[in-house]
Amino acid sequence: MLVDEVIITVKGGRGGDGAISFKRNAQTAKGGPDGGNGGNGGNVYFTGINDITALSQFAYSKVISAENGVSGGKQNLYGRNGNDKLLKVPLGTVITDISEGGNYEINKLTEKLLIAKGGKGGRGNNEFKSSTVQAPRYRELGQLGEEKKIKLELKMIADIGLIGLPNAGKSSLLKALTNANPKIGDYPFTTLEPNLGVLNGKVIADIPGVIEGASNGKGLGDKFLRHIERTKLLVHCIDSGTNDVIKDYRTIRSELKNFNNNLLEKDELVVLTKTDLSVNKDLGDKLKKIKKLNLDCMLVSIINDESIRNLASKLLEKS
Ligand SMILES: Nc1nc2c(ncn2[C@@H]2O[C@H](COP(=O)(O)OP(=O)(O)OP(=O)(O)O)[C@@H](O)[C@H]2O)c(=O)[nH]1
Ligand SMILES: [Mg+2]
Repeated sequence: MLVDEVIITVKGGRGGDGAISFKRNAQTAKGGPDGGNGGNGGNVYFTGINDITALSQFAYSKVISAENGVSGGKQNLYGRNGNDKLLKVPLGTVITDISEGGNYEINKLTEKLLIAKGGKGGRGNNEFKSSTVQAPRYRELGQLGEEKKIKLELKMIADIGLIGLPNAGKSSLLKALTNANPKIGDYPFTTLEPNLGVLNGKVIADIPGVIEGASNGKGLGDKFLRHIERTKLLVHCIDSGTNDVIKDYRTIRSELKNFNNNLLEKDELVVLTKTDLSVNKDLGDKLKKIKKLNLDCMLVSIINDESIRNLASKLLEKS
């Protein structure tokens, strides 16, 4: 199953401790301080990757730490810095700092976001010698790294989103329009997680069906709607065999509104699906009703190649 939301804890590495040591060898019985500094703890960063499944790496490992710095040693030996941890998250991931607040987004492959800084290494006793204190017996301990609780949410960056009631034929359209091979079934809620396909470079997202009350948790709920928040165009699929096209249309619009008002502002295309199963006369009426709302509407059947070609051109034109 696609992991598209996860809460993890990230920790910068702890700094290494400074050392307490004094020079001792055959020639020097009581030498000066030579305790080295500890290394800094590693930082934790996020970066983008072109793989929508990448959040699955956090399904079982919820605490991620960078390496601790190494403690300082005798003979002014500095401890090594801890290695950084670079976490690759899918492009379109929204990162929320639950501990301190703040929202970041990873939208580019080149982006590198520092999320938890490693602790500074402690100074060894050599650093504390002065004209008055020649044999300091103290040093610093390494500092703890930052620790943050983080929510990662994937909001896919699709150009076009297919929406509609369950069983409206959304996945069938994705399959007909693109290289995707989603599961298709003659029952509601066949799609349980979003599918993506590509049409001439435009990414189309097919999401699970939405029903009345989805915003109150009915059906599969409405959290999948976040995957269409970034799209330019919404393709509203309505089964042409329905008794009431306007009611079906309004049901989905009202769930969109409850989820995020901005979804109503998006460019929209209504598609009456499965037209091969509907009686012609009836179709004309339904098309008229939709057009009366000043909406762009098309009649489509997956077994009518011409209707799919026309839909494809329309989508490319509008997105
Ligand atoms: N005859 C015919 N059947 C279609 C057409 N489009 C879809 N279907 C059928 O309608 C049923 C539902 O199709 P899906 O593509 O799974 O519908 P969906 O909207 O993705 O459904 P959910 O994922 O459950 O929301 C399947 O049995 C499809 O074979 C069409 O143009 N003509
Ligand atoms: Mg489906």
